[in-house]
Amino acid sequence: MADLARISEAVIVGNADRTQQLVKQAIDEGTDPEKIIYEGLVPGMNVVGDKFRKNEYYVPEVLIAARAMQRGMDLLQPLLQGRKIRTLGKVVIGTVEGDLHDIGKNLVAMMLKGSGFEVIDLGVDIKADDFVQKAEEEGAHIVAMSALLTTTMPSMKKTIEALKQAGVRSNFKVMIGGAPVTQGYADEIGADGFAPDAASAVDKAKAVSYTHLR
Ligand code: B1M
Repeated sequence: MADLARISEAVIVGNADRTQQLVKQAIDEGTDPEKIIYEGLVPGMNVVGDKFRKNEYYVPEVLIAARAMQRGMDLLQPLLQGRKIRTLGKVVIGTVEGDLHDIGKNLVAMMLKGSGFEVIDLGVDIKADDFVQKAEEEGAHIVAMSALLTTTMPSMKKTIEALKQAGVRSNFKVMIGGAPVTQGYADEIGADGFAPDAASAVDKAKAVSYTHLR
């Protein structure tokens, strides 16, 4: 009988080899892949998020844990193909137009994935219309934007305007973040959520997301 708590522990300490080995063992023993994710990998990542919030872990530890989690997911993903798995919602995320910073955005994307969201990462320098098109195409629940430059923050507003222009603003929750971004700015441009770091981005995404699959 697979010990899923050991998988959580391997993720928490960022041991990718061990995570992979334990996940493989669990699969070989016939444990349901979803169970491995939601009772092994995800709880581990939740602890990592918690430690990050309490300043017990910093960015490198989180990245290492996320890599361990991904190694486990790599084995599970082929087994989940074609299967409608339980997710907390679908997030389309990107760094806004004119902005090439992606370290924080990647961290947020990894933490969201690790917490059970389906994440479509569009990359950097994403135009407003591309956010709209992808969000629609993917049937996303959340449009998540990152900006690191004060000069690119207005691109967030532009995306919200583009969602309105396309008549689909109410179909999505919009979340924003990045070093220069504030709750005040989120309120000003009509975003649904702001988070100052990757761990609180997960909390915020959970708060704004629908909990069912569309
Ligand atoms: Co640039 N850069 N950079 N840079 N860079 C900053 C941001 C800057 C503050 C440096 C400075 O002057 N002190 C400054 C911005 C000033 C401003 O506008 N306020 C700056 C500048 C000016 C520039 C250039 C214009 C420099 C130039 O060419 N003259 C240029 C712009 C290029 C462009 O984007 N068009 C530029 C380029 C670069 C590099 C390419 C060299 C590189 C980016 C590499 C990469 O990302 N792949 C770079 C870097 C590394 C930085 C610093 C040093 C670090 C940013 C970072 O990765 N932080 C940065 C100075 C600094 O912050 N010390 C700086 C770590 C990361 C984990 O934190 O991204 O804040 P952060 O993400 C956090 C939270 O903000 C939050 O969660 C994350 C994790 O906790 N978060 C979200 C982020 N997105 C979120 C989304 C959410 C929720 C939370 O919901 C959707």
